[in-house]
Amino acid sequence: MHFGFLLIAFVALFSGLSAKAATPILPDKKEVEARETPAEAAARDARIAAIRARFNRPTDRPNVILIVADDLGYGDLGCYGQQKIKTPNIDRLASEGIRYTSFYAGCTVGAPSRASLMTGLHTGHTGIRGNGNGFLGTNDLTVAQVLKTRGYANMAAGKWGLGLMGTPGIPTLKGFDEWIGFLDQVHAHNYYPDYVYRNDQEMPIPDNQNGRERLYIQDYFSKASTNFVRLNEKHPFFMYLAFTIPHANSEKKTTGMQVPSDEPYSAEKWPQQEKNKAAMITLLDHDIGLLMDTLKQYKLDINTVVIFTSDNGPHKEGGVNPAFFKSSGELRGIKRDLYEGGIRVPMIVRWKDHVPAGITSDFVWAFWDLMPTIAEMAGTNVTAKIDGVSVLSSITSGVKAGASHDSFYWEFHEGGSKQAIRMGEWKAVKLTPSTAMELYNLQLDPREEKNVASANPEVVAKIENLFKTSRTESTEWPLKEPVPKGSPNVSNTPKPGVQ
Ligand SMILES: [Ca+2]
Repeated sequence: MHFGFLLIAFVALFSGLSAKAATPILPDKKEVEARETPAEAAARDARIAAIRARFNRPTDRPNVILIVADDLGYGDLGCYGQQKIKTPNIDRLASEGIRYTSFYAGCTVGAPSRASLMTGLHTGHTGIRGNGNGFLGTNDLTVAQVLKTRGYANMAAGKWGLGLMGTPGIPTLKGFDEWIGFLDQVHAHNYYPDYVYRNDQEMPIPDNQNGRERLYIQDYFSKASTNFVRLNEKHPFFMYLAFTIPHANSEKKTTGMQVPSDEPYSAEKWPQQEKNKAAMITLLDHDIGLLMDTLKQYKLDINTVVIFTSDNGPHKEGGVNPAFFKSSGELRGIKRDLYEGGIRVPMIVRWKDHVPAGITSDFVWAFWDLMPTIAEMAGTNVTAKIDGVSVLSSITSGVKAGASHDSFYWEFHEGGSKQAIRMGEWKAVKLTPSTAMELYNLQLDPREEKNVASANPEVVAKIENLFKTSRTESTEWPLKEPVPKGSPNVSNTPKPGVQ
């Protein structure tokens, strides 16, 4: 029997079991089987069959690595104009692939944005339209589940945010064979957690018990990513790296930008939290460099698509000011805004010998297009009704203009509801359901400074109609007017700073 198979089967079987009990001696295999329920035994058999199948599979399908930074702004990377924060590895990804300048996240905060990413729906149709305790339902199809039909080995690491234990929305029920990280978005604020989830079990982290801060969790996620490449050298894989940096530890208020070292910025005369933020972004970059080195080491860098993006615009939490590094670039707004700075994010696609290198494209597309695009990369399509479309041919041919849709829709619920639409060069924002829309021409006014609604009544009428038709009603996420300050009955309003 193949040694690699034995190794993986061993890890798959025993890592979760040993994690919780932290027993020094691994249980005997027969002993494990004797105390399994039929459901657990069936799950184990399925797991082993899946691992075994990997060794019989041809490598004709590309691996796909989807890296999603948390709260990284449009202007935080060197290749997007950042002057102070060093990101050489991500800049290299851009020079070896396509860099998109009009790519949009699913929403302006994490959970709805990630729901859009996973399910190919925009926030007019997703079940999760705001932060909170929402979860993916049994019928919500994810990109990982689609790739399972093509025999992919799927792994996710980092922040999930789409379902807690006990819900049908956890990663292992949504197509991921391997999962390590935070289910809960608030848990994910902690960079030195005393446990994370490893598949369906809590995995204690001894180095961080009793308030110790020895294992920076990003280092762990980074190690998991390179390990997964090594273990899946011989078969197609999908890796969703939902890294949690450079999000703030929001509970720590003004000292929330936690990082093991502020190198290489220690000597800069910047506020400490800005140094830490820069160091977090450079650490993210460093880890992507390690991942790319690993791909090259295993000769997988040609047959692996690497996609890099962020879940929403830059935050103003943890003691940082997003204006300090111009984290939104020249755009207006930050996280929690539906102006461009809240939702327009970096997007780089590198697929050596398959997509043209060094191209900058203004083609407009969005998170909900990723699911069908990745499905097509894997040689399949999504039969479920979704909002996204595959843009693979636009990527591989290096298209520099146009858009994947006639219009793009966002809604966001926190202390009231906001909506936005992009239609061609037009961008409309409604700050409350009852206020008149603001209308901007992004071609002439990329900073959204001059509201031209009154001069363009036909455009306003068309977009007003789109605001109504782009969404289905949601009992959980109805359009709401802002809640007056001091009101005791506040719903759909997570604590400021959550996610
Ligand atoms: Ca986020």
